[in-house]
Amino acid sequence: MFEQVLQLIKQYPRIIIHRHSYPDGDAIGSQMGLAALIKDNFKGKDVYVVGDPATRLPFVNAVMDEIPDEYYNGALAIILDSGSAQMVCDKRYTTAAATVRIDHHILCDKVADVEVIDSTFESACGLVTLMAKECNLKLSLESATMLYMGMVTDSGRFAFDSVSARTFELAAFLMSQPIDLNTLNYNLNAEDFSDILNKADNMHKIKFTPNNVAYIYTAREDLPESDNAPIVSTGLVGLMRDIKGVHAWVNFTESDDGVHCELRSNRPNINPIAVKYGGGGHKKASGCIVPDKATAMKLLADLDELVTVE
Ligand SMILES: [Mn+2]
Repeated sequence: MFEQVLQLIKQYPRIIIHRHSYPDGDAIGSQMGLAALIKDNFKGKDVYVVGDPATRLPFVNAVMDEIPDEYYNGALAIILDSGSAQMVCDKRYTTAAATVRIDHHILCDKVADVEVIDSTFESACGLVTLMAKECNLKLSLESATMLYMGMVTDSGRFAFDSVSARTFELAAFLMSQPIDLNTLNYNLNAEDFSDILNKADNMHKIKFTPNNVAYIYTAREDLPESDNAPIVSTGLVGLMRDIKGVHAWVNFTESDDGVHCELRSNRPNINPIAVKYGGGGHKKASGCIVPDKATAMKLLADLDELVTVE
């Protein structure tokens, strides 16, 4: 499965690793985990990580490299955790000599020369871990911790449908290193008390459609100036996860580039609705950006219709 990827890693002296914008645990985990894996196993490689800062995961201290365009000449670019070309942060990967993509989103379009895509995996980190295991690569504690972080976050703490015996086998492989689970989980879960109070305020904004699709709509003027719309949107959607009788929910956050929509489900496949509005993702977690509130309300009506069918 990874022969061609390994061949390209061996072939190119300079390797630049990309992932999606507004990186989550899986994007940063796979990016930093793979960078460490390559450095630990292939001496003398110049490995760079690029993209927007990891503001959602400050404890990781994932410092992105600022590299000139020329570095892409004769380089291999590896793209992780990105379901479409639109999702990839830093489009300069298109100028690399060769490109590889390792991903677990539902396939939308071809992005790289060599593609390892398997949407049965819970995380991109799971796929990178499988590569490490299958190719007998040396695994460091740093790499194991990063890959485990992506696995645990993208699987909803090992709770989603995508979790299988293989997920636990790969997690067990990572746990062959002494990963500090207490510290990792504290870092992932601990929130500022002011944010917890803010969440409580937002709980009061939850509304329901006739067929019980839960939603929160935050207008541009209600968004604090310091807040970043995509981060707010992914943060708030979780508030609606555990409401009895709700099987699909969506958070809308207005921003300068449109209304960010984060769709979630514990039953119906909501992915086709995100795709219809220009986005993508997974069967039970997808997202898109629509131009205005009217379009957002059409999307909500589609979700309301969907839950009556499934
Ligand atoms: Mn992912």
